[in-house]
Amino acid sequence: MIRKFITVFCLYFFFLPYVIATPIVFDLRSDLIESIDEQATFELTKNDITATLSTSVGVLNRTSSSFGVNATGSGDATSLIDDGSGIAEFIQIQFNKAIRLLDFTVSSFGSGDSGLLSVNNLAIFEINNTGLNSLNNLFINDGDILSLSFISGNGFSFDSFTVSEISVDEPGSGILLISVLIILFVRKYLRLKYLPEVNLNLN
Ligand SMILES: [Ca+2]
Ligand SMILES: [Ca+2]
Repeated sequence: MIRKFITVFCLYFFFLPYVIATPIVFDLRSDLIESIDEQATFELTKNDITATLSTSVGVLNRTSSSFGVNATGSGDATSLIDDGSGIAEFIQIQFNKAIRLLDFTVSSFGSGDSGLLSVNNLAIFEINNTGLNSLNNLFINDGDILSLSFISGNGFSFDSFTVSEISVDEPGSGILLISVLIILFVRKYLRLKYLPEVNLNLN
């Protein structure tokens, strides 16, 4: 009984921070964005996570149905990430701490429309359809530049993204190995300590 308790306690101690990570949704089409958009950069803070959104090719623009870039010049779809004005638009996000990007939602995709999600100019994947794009807990470090950019077509809307906080350092393989060894050692120690005594009858 004690051995099981120790084992469960150790597993709980090491993995609890990752179990309780709460998804945090940043809704870029929220009414609240309307009071802070129409500028090249602004910050959003939720649960101590601050996301700084920016673009250098116009101003960020939220409407009731979309979120994108309003670029200078004619021909621009003012609330989409497009290249109607002759400039390939993009939106960048930086975080104040390491996070995991769980998913993001885009819309207004049509035939031939495509965009790109990248981190520090490293392409993660191409986006071709409206809807939710789930990520495999993509790790974004403090200062990394997450970017959503136009590739082709008539443009698209960046609707929302979901992150989770990383409350402790990621357990590297070494730490994980040490954890397992500690658990095995404790179990072995307790097994030996509580072995039933054997009375030998030599008569
Ligand atoms: Ca607006
Ligand atoms: Ca635009």
